[in-house]
Formats: sequence, C-alpha cells, structure tokens
Amino acid sequence: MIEVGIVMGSNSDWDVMQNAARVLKEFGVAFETRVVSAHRTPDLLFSYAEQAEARGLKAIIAGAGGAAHLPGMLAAKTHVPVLGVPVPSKYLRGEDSLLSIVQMPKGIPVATFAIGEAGAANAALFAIAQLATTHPELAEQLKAFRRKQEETVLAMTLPEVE
Ligand code: RP5
Repeated sequence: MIEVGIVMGSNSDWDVMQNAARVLKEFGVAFETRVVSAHRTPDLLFSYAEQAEARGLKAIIAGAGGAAHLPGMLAAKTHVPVLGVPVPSKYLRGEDSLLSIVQMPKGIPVATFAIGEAGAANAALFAIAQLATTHPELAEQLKAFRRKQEETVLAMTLPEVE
C-alpha cells in the first residue's frame, strides 16, 4: 500500500523533489509521485486531498515554488500530515516559496522544511520518522542511517596548510 504521496506544482520541481523520492526508495517506503498544481489544477488538488486518508496515505510531501499554495491548500482539505518543501524560484531564489509555505494561519499546520534539495530529503526522513513510530524496522533503518552519516563525518580530513 502507498504510504507517502509526493506531489509538486510542476514537473519543473522534479529536480528538487526527486531527493524526497530517493530517500523513501532507499528506506523501502512505498510512495507515489504526482504533479498537482494549486492554481492550474485546483479540482485535482481538492480530490487528491479529499481521498488521501481513505487511500491510506500517512503523509503528503508537497513541493512548490513561487506563490507556493499547494502544501497549505492540501492541509486545508485533509487531516493527513502535510510536509511542505519550498522549491527555489527563478527571481526570489525560493524565499517567496518558503514564506508562502511557512506562514500558515493558526489551525491549519504545514510542517515546513528548508528550501531546495535538503528540504526535500529531510521531508522524506521526517515522514519515515513518523512511520517509524509504528514500524520498528524503519526505526532500525533510521538508526543505521544516522550511524553511517556519523562515520562519514568522523572520517573527514582537512588539507594541510602550505
Ligand atoms: C509553481 O510554479 C511550481 O511549483 C513551480 O515551482 C513554479 C513554476 O512552474 P512551471 O512554470 O515551471 O510549470 O506552481
């Protein structure tokens, strides 16, 4: 069963959002990817959000750029947790995306992540951490992931000063 939905406002967001898909794949979490535009396919946005809970989705990772209303509007239409990823935009480098995702009114939360690739990857790791509360094998995988990351940093060396 699909556990996580990854949606984005355009296929131009894929370069960033594929980082979420890669993490979920690495952990063996079943996910789907869809283009859903808040402004250009509003009816699709509503039906995706309305069906999310019944379809068994445990989290929706939503990425968009510019006037990034996709995560907030999904959150307005479903109780499934929405994890928002600000995609870098052409003129404002994603600061517009970040602010339009993070500044939600009280009562409709969107968990907002960093702009760009780190945000997409971390949104996936956060969704996995949520799933790990009821899937012990995912908790073990997360521990192993952290250990490997730690070992990589501990093995880092720096050049000598000439
Ligand atoms: C947003 O507008 C999308 O999320 C994308 O980041 C941005 C540009 O979309 P395209 O013009 O590339 O389709 O809705």
